[in-house]
Amino acid sequence: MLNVAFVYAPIGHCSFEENLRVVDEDFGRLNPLSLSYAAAIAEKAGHRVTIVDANALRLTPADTLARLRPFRPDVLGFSLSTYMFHNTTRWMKLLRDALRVPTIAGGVNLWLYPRETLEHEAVDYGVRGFGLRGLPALLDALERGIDPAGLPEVVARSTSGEVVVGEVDWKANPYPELPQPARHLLPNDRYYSIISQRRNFTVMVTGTGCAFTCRYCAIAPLPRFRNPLDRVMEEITDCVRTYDVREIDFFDADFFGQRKAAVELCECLVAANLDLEWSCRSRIDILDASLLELACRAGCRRIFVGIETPDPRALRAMRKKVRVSDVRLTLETMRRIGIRPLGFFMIGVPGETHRSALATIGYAVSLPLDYAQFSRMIPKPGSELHEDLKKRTRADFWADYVLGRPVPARLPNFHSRISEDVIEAYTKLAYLAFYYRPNHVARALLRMRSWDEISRSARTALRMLTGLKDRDGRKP
Ligand code: B12
Repeated sequence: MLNVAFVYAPIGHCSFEENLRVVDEDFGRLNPLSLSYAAAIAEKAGHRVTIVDANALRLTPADTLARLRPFRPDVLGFSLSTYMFHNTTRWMKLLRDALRVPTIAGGVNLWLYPRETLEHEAVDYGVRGFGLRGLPALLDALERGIDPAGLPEVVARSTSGEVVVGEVDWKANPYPELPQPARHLLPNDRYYSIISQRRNFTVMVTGTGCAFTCRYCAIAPLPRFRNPLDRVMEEITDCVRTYDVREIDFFDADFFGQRKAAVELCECLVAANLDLEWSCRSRIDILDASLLELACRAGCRRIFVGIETPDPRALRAMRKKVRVSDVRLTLETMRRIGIRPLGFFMIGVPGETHRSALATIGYAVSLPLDYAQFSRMIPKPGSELHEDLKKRTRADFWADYVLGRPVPARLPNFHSRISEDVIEAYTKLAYLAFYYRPNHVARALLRMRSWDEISRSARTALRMLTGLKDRDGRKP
């Protein structure tokens, strides 16, 4: 048995990301779901496991070390996203050097860039895919002093120093074997999101991947599986009864995408009559009054929908199959039923001009939305847009980023007709126009339920209004 410590290093803002710095930084403190799945796999394999959520507990590396030392870890585990690669590997290096134990990295960045990740001095081993076979096999090999290079799902350096990437069966559905995420190892009372209203709050998923193939999306290429209904209900009731969870944010890319399964889940939630409210993300074109009424009875209070732009040509170019004509009516129906809509919008879409960017802002402000999130459209790692960029530039921006090579200050943008600086300025303008119009402020204040929520919003408002400096220190 090994002592395995998983560390969730603080997440912040990466300058190439789609969101503004203030949005990323004030987004909330959310539970490390991927890491708690990995922790559960290690526990199921018979190891002694802990998670230190340095992000939620606002720990420094020294505080984290103080918590790790009494546990006497034999190995440290971290989840790596591409954007947070350098933030997380900085922590990996500090902790590994202090504790002198090997590190294991997992998460989506390992799926995309296994070799590049292993080039980093702080990463000793990687686990690719869902890790159901890889993590137990790697821990077993470490315990027994066997060379793990070549094991399925394991990424390791061979004795000659070359990186060996283990086979992954991307078609294998992980859910029958995947244990419930290890929430018993998390500080569940610490979590909240910028718009959550109740505590305890948690993030959950009922499946992975998405049925659609929007060209800008990084989730579309990921394998698509759904957790069976009884397992999802078990996780939800466990959250409510064991961890006092009163609000869940389902992070599935398209919660209602498999309508039958989503309807069954809502029916089970109605029958279970739990003291629980939830939110989710969904395509707007599949939402109708009967589905929304059922969801509302089941506790759904907010749905986040991708509207992106009112420009049908740009929507077609992005393969976002949404009809602009349906949007307003669906949002009105949502509100009438008692579900607050959040719209996602993008600035810098294909063919974007000054005029169309302003039209997107005007459109967002005109819609019956309670919240809106505006992002810059960027070629995300793994997305089709990034594949296009690779062909055009004959370079892999994200691979270079992971490798720590010099990369341009901005991701190259071939799709829109305005510069990245201008796109960023419009993104900021969009937030100001949406959130600081008098009737929105009045409605938002009336809606707030706790001092916690009011102070969070006021802080973000202040940062938004005073922090107009560009993320790189330049004025837009
Ligand atoms: C829930 C979620 C979150 C949660 C929890 C994050 C966490 N690290 O635990 C929150 C909201 C906090 C979050 C934050 C962020 N997220 Co997120 N998130 C997701 C989401 C929707 C689901 C993840 C999930 O639980 N899936 C289900 C489980 C079963 O699969 P899994 O996550 O892949 O985990 C399995 C394996 O990967 C592996 N594994 C994972 N970690 C580890 C670690 C070790 C040591 C081992 C051995 C194995 C292992 O084992 C797990 C069990 O099988 C995914 C999209 C998706 N559908 O995958 C995006 C996604 C992973 N997130 C993404 C991003 C960008 C972010 C943020 C950078 C956003 C931000 N600006 O803050 C941060 C970064 C977090 C970090 N530490 O790096 C991107 C990553 C893209 C990329 N290439 O980097 C994704 C793909 C979504 C997207 N927009 O494209 N996220």
